[in-house]
Amino acid sequence: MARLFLGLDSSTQSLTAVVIDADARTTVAEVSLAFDATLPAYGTRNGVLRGDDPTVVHAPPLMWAAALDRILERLPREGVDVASILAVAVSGQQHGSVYLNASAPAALAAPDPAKGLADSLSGILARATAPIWMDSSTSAECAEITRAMGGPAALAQATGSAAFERFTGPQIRKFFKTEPTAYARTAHIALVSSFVPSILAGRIAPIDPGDGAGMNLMDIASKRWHPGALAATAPGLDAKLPPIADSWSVVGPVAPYFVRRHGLSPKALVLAGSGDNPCSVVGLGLVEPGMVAISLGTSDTYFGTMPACRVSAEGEGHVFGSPAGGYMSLVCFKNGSLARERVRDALGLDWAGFAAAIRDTPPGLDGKSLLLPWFEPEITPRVLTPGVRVRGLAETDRARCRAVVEAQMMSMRIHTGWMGVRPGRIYATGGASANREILQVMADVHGCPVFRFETTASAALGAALRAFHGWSAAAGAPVPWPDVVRGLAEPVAASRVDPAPGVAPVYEARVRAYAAFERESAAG
Ligand code: XUL
Repeated sequence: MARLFLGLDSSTQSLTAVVIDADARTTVAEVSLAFDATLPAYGTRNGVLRGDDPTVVHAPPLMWAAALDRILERLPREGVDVASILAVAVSGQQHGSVYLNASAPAALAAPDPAKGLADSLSGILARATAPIWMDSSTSAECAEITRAMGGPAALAQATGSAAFERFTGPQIRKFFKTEPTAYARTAHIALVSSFVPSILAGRIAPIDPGDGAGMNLMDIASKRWHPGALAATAPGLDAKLPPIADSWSVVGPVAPYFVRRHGLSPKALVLAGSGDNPCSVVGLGLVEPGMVAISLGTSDTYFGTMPACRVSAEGEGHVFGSPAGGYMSLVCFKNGSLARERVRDALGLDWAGFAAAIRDTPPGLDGKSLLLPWFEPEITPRVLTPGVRVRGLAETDRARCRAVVEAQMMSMRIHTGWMGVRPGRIYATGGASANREILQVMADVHGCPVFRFETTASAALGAALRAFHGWSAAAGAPVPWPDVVRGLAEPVAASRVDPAPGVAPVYEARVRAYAAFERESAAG
């Protein structure tokens, strides 16, 4: 009998299932259900509910429960033998919080297979909707928590991130302040990534250090709740939060509901859930320290793995627990494709022309030219007043194509230095990773090989791989992470780009010059 493992990614707009065969090393099925189209009764647009205040963005948790029934009904139709699924792990959009009343444990234990999940669980919510990561209505609470914790740097050192509006702690504080009675009625607070496993296992599931780090409530070094952060957020919070447990811990076997209604094996295990970015780290095969993925999208995102906990003194980026052990960082650079496109368009080029312009110019641009790509306000480094600053480059100079990509790569190198690990290999994903010249600059500036990585559902795949890893450990035959991901989360064959010989000293000097230019410009 095949050994199948199920990964579920409950994301903003959809629920995705990936089923892997651990022995054949193949993906058996990948199915995605868009919430709006599949469950229109919940009235979401792009998976969310909005009102008059544009900063408030919520979603209905019962829709996520209903989607679970729908996707499990789909799997047999996709040819999946659901009885062969040995374990399931969940990935969830980060930061979103679900507020449950005291009736939740009993209701979760025994949903009625005739009624379905959404109807069976309709009475468990202490708050009808869940604020999600797109909600930015908690600036006042961020300021209050930051003050109570001794400033942004102190909060970042304690919890892995400065306060952000979407983080769960500020969201909980706002709920406590604006709806004190409903807060008092809340017996359990779950994240999206612990709510879905709670349904699957029929009991309140723990929170893992991957998603727990997205709350401004977890002591990042010890991976336990931070008493000071809890006190700064809301009274009585300790009693409402589940324990923090390793990402590979077993919550329990699937609840009888899933055996009766969906034909799962009563022995199938449910693993602790994790956030979608932490799960993507596994789905991208970043399971050893020093492995990095750079996603080249509208914004560029740098995911790095670290053996030990380190937090930026300036509060740059986020540190989360990695579900593969150790820690990971997530650093966002807002001026990504956005900046590359602006330079390309100003020069009247297409992407082939942009690539040719990089090829035709020397690495480091002879040490003369620099460009700070702050077309829009920048997240990393923090630049509130946008403006492109240029040295030694005329408006019509095609060398601007190389200058903008070098700037982005040097900025990444500078602003991830706090991690204390230089990358040993980089996986490049996202639209612009198809451009070989951009990958060459990436390899040259970072001084390591770059591989192209094609992803479709990296969070759901990462969850499926976590299910295999956690089940193997629970069965007493742990599988090392590199073997867990082998053949399933690997870069495109023959896509390796090595640093060009002799460029390392060029970029050592350029990085120093760029950092100085950045400092002067940010100050001025
Ligand atoms: C990460 C974040 C988003 C969500 C998307 O901090 O807010 O990436 O996890 O689902």
